[in-house]
Amino acid sequence: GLEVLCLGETMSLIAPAESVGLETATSFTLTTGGAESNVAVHLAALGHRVAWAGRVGADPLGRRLVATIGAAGVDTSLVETHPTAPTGVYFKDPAPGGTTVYYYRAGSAASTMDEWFLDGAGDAELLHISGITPALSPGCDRLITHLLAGPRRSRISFDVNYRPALWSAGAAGPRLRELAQLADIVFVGLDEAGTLWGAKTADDVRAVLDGPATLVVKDAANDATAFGAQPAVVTAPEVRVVEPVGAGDAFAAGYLSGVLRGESAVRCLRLGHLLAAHSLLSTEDHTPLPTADVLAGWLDCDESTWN
Ligand code: KDG
Repeated sequence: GLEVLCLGETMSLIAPAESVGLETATSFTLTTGGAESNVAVHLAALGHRVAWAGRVGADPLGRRLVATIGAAGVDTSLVETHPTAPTGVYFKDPAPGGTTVYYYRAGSAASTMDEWFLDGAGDAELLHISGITPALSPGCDRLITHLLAGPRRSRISFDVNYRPALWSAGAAGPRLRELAQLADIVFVGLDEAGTLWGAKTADDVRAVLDGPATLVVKDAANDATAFGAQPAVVTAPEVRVVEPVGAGDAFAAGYLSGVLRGESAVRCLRLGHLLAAHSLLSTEDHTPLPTADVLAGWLDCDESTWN
């Protein structure tokens, strides 16, 4: 059976080939981006049995991204094709002050998903979803509610993933809190928890999200804290960041891989940091991982020796 099923919208990602802004760049790469399918690709690279489910358009971009994700070892048999709505697209605009993301996804094929989307899908040990999906359309919002509040078939992992380009903090704050409270494992950045709920520390976040059995609060380059049966804090390795988009997905995949293997909370956090660090060094959302040996070596070191 499947270990993990990841559900969410995947788009075609267009980014300047060099770190030059969109306005003047002359060459571009066309790859695949979607928070949940990024998690799936990382989990597949770590050797897990994982599927990604979503809806794409009946267009070359949709076929291309399904083929790309499938070639990465992810089961795509649950992906549906919409006859008329297009595959969503997004652009990354790199700038010295940080990358801006531009979405062309309103009315996309994925936005037509509704609460019955996964009915009939087999069970997985874990279902991974994110706070991006409820912002896509009323149907997508019903789908996430149905999965979290309806009869439970898997443990559910929820990455808060607040995307300001999709909805205001005023709209997202209460909704994302309500949804996250229903999940079993929740990932959230301290920065986004500040924007959404005014949290200043990891403990503040735990006070807001006391429902999930496991809560992981990531404080950017500083550390990550796990609340739950085994509370733990692990310092982040120092990396020279090339491009930050996608690091959160890599972190979630690393952590979940540890959970699936029954690792301690400390080792789950380390795996999260190691995968995130790897992703921070690339302009793409995901790149080939270090080999299992290298990864195992890093994992066995104390994080004080990472830098
Ligand atoms: O985490 C990276 C994602 O934000 C990116 O791949 C695009 O899924 C995406 C989104 O909706 O922002």
